[in-house]
Amino acid sequence: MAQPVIHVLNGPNLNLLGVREPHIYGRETLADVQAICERAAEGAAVVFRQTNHEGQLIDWVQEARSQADALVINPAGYGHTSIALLDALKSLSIPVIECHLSNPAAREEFRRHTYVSLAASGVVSGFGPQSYHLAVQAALGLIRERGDAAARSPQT
Ligand code: CA2
Repeated sequence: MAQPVIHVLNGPNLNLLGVREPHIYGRETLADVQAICERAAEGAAVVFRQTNHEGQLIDWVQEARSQADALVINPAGYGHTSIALLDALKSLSIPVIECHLSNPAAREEFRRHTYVSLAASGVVSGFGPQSYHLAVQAALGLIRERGDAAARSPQT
């Protein structure tokens, strides 16, 4: 199999990581998180992006349809609110891993539901920046499983 490509998308306010609210989100910056993803990818290509804009996030999800083998997404606040983001994610046929720094299930009531989970193969949350390490490793595992399955039953 050619080197896999993993897209890692980050939603609103995650550009403030390491700058504000370190008691909740830690001291690592988004650049540190990117480095964690690149190390976790074991040589797979990582496309790492952040935006504060819902439409941009949706455009990037749509781009992943043809450009990525798996998608890791921390939708941040949009996970709790955006049906449009869910609709975009549902159009993907690649594995989607939802990722959170904190554990939203242990926080305010309004964080306990995310629309994104409805389209995700799995969710990693609560491990700080290590959530991204685990999410990228899960993405690699799912890509490999699919590759193995395709090799067992090749299309003619
Ligand atoms: O725990 C996560 O990763 C979240 O996705 C972070 C979102 C929050 O709305 C989700 O419920 C859980 C918030 C991202 C805001 O990031 C900041 C980072 C530093 C300072 C301020 C905000």
